[in-house]
Amino acid sequence: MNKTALITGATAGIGEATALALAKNGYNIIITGRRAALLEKLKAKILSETNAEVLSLCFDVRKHSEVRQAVSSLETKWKQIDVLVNNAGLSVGLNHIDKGEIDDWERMIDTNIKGLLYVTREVSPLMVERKTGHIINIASIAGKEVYESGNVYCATKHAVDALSKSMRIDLLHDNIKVTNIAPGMVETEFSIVRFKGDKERADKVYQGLTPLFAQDIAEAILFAVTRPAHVCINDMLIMPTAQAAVAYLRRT
Ligand code: NDP
Ligand code: 8X3
Repeated sequence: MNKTALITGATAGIGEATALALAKNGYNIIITGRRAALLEKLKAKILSETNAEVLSLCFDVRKHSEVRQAVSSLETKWKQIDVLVNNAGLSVGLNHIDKGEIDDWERMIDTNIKGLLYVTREVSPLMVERKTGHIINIASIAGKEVYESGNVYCATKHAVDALSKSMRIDLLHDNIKVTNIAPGMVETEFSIVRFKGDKERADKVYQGLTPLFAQDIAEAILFAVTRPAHVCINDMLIMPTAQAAVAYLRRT
């Protein structure tokens, strides 16, 4: 019987690539995000390219009532979630702390920390009940290091890193694995969101170097979830070869 994976933020980037990778490798998939049309497009693609069953749930991870409603609406079969990929997240704005926009800060904190917590709070009891499960938290190199103007985004990803460690302890006796994935620069919609739609500025981030691609992270997630029952990959820091640390880049 296929296992089931729920992926947040599956309408783009790492989440979309992960949904496809897991669907191609024997998982039934619950895809989630706010953009309903993109969810339906991905659902059709997975159905046409794989044998997986797909369910799409459109909700905003920042709204606990929506998260609770979405998870509680699942049929019994879909509640047997084996893998939760807490991927939905974003960076908005890039300013020194004295010039930061409060709304940007709220969006990052509400999505990256509170949204991840809301989804985990609704899904983890289903895993605890079955004494099996695997939670993958998408953190970042920004959860290991800080950089100029990264302030609040880095703080949210440090929080994800801490939550991964903490969840692993809390869920130890329930046989639930927790994996923290910390990517460096991945070319997705991430920079377009960070620069609020300024595509030219976003493109410059990746100019003159080969960044990671969403598929690279999806493959790492696939590796983590396909280890034997007695093996847990706790933490993976994955960087482009051209990025030694956040601010040390080799551009041609
Ligand atoms: P994308 O912008 O390409 O994708 C982000 C996904 O998150 C989208 O599917 C978006 O869906 C979803 N999302 C954002 N806000 C919400 C919300 N409030 N409710 C539900 N879903 C939401 O970025 P990436 O794929 O790069 O980012 C995925 C994760 O990887 C993030 O946590 C990011 O911080 C992390 N990361 C990214 C790196 C990079 O360089 N790209 C490096 C390290 C970590 P929708 O808009 O439809 O809601
Ligand atoms: C995204 C990586 O370096 O832009 O999490 O913060 S970085």
